[in-house]
Amino acid sequence: MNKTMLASALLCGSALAMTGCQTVESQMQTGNPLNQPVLKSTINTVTDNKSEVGQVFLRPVDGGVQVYGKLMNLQPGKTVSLHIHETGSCGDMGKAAGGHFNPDNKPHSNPDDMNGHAGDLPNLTANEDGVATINYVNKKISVAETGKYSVNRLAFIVHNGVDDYKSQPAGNAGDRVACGIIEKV
Ligand SMILES: [Cu+2]
Repeated sequence: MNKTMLASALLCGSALAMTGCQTVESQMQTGNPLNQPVLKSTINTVTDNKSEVGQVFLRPVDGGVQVYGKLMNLQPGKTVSLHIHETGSCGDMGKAAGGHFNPDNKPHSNPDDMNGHAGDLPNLTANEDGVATINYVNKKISVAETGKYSVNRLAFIVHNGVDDYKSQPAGNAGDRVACGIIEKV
């Protein structure tokens, strides 16, 4: 077994339960496959029953942080939005997570705009099985334990609607439906 396969196998072992080996293995092909995820988040609905909807991993790659994983139990074909919010709390139906992570005080924009929020991420569309995958390199965040751009102990928020990448301050993305604290793996 070469080193690349070993790295994938190790990740599969730890992440198999919720993300599925196949998806994670192909997502690991972005950037250096030997870099393991440093941070992860288990995303739960914000309602009282807090049911799990998916897991998202973060690992360093050339020029940024790869954000990858999947959300499940969505309505097939539905597009939702995902952001990193500034406070690591999912209380009060997700409102406790505060606004978008925005360490440089920029306007909200599309995630590829270096002049936008660090916490901006692409919209996700569910497939026919209600599964939406994300595999995106964010160039404005860090997986370091602390620091201005670190997302350790911040929160992912899933919104019920599409982010228009334009409206301020959060893309008119709709209600907060799911939330996950970002934590060390
Ligand atoms: Cu948001």
